[in-house]
Amino acid sequence: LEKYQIAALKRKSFQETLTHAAKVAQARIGFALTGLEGDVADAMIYAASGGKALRAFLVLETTRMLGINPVAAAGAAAAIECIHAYSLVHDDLPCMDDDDLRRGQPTVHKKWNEATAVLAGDGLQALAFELLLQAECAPRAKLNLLMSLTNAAGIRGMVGGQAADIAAETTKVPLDLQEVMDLQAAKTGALISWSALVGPRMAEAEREPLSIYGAYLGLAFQIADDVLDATGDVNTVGKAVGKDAAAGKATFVSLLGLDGAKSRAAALVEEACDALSPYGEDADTLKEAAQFVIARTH
Ligand code: GRG
Repeated sequence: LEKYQIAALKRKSFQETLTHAAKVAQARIGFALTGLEGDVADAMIYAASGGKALRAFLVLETTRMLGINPVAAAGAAAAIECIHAYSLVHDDLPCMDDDDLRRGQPTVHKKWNEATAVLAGDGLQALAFELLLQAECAPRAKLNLLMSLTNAAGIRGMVGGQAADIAAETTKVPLDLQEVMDLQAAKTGALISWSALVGPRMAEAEREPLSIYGAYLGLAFQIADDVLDATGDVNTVGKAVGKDAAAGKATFVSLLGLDGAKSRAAALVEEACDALSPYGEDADTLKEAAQFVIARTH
């Protein structure tokens, strides 16, 4: 079966792989929570549904490129979507961003309550590590994946970036471009970079090309998010448009201007795609993903 799965691995279009990634991650999370009842379990499933699954896509595509068994990859794809979903549930809480809508639906604390949202986020974070522990891959590769995920999600990564963001908002000291880049590399970039490195980490292969790709893609993603915040439609973005700018936060748009931000994102995408040259045409789906990140409407 494993041989069949590896032999069957063939490059698909970006949209096909993205849809597949969402289904794979959601199915794996649903399976892990089978038999659990109550608001927190329901809220965990709810929070892990309805996203684009870009991070799961990166896991599935980079593991496909490196010949990893898709069953092992599915565990890692579900794990990163759990961490991402937890971060969004907690970010939406009144003590942080205080948002009523996420993915066009009521946020978890609005649909249930704040205690349920805190616990669902906590539960998703623990579930991520459970799913990764259960993924079938070499013990050394697994330890590496676990250790790097603690770094990407924790105080050296996403949590640190979120803390720096809140501190900047509290002190009202405007950040410069380098500070915003460093903050965003931690806050949103770390999970995106981790996702792009699952392939080489599981295969214990050269990391450099996908490390560069992930870092540039993460930054382009955040710039595109700032552009959407400045120009988007509340119904597609699912949160109040202009909220960051209204809060007086330094964003890529406030620092570079709208056109400057768009051209910086396009340049980063070009560099991200250039870094994939060692993989030749096999990296075309990753290149499509990079174009999508700056062209997306939500
Ligand atoms: C609460 C510890 C903690 C961290 C929160 C990532 C984060 C840190 C907050 C999210 C705030 C935010 C909306 C940032 C913009 C970039 C971002 C992560 C957007 C949402 O990601 P998508 O577009 O979402 O991949 P979907 O819904 O498609 O999964």
